[in-house]
Amino acid sequence: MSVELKKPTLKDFKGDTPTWCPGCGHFSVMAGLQRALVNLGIQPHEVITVSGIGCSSKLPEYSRTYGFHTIHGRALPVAQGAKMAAPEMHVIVTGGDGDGYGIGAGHFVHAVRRNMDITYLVMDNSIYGLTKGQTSPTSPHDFVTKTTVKGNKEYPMDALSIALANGATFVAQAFSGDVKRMTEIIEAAIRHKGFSLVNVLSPCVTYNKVNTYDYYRESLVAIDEPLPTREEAIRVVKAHNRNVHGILYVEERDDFQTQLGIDWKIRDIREGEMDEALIREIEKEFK
Ligand SMILES: Cc1ncc(C[n+]2csc(CCOP(=O)(O)OP(=O)(O)O)c2C)c(N)n1
Ligand code: SF4
Ligand SMILES: [Mg+2]
Repeated sequence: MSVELKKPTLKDFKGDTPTWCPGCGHFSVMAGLQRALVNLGIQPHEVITVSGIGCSSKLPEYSRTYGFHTIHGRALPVAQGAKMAAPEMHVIVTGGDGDGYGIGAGHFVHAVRRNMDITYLVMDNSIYGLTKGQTSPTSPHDFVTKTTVKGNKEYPMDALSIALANGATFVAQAFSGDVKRMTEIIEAAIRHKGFSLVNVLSPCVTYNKVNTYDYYRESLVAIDEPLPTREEAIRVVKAHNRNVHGILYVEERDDFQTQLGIDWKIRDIREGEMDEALIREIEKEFK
């Protein structure tokens, strides 16, 4: 007997009360993610949110889904393991610029080129928020913090171009100050079959007085349609010094698990009749 579930609502996704500072961009990112899930008709029990460590990485606690608040920089490996074990789940990874592009940078590049069907939301505030305001991989040049008292002498990392150059099949940038567009972008990222990166510019109102809501409102250029090639997408990102928002590039390509032939078999078993022979065949793949 199949049970018809009622349509999900925002209330269904409400988790613990956030401890983020009032005005933090991460509130809107979480609201956008939950709205996107509701719009797509996805139920809380069909979602796993996985994070590393940081203010942004607290999102799984504040959303009522399956969740895993892992360790710093290791959200992507855990998320990919979860997706391998439960391919029918929607796996959403949330974390910060420090978590994903600093300590987790190696995992980031490999997750991009592996192209598993997961969505990665990087809540990029160009600072380490949780540890009280140190320079991060996306901090601007000459940015002054307690770790760069004479100004940051490194140049910011371009994660969008790294993803594009390494074969990413969905690359977007959103702004948490434009919730409507951000929600559309997150929805498209979840619908995409393959690894989807959404770098969300999400201001830290407490420790970053440079990359503010006003700064982004004045400097961001809207990209209304995905660009035709990844080379063109990189060119546009560079031309605007990364200050773009929209879906930059999308490519339809078989994801990792489809290539292995794993996910359709497991989905078939869960949705249809149990097939002893098929179960034995799958078991052999894991021996
Ligand atoms: C192995 C390890 N190194 C360092 C830390 C300290 N630490 C915790 S969160 C964090 C950075 C958080 O910055 P980000 O990922 O950008 O998230 P935000 O707080 O800005 O949202 C650091 C350095 C840690 N927890 N574990
Ligand atoms: S310190 Fe910054 S990133 Fe962390 S909750 Fe406060 S405003 Fe948000
Ligand atoms: Mg950060």
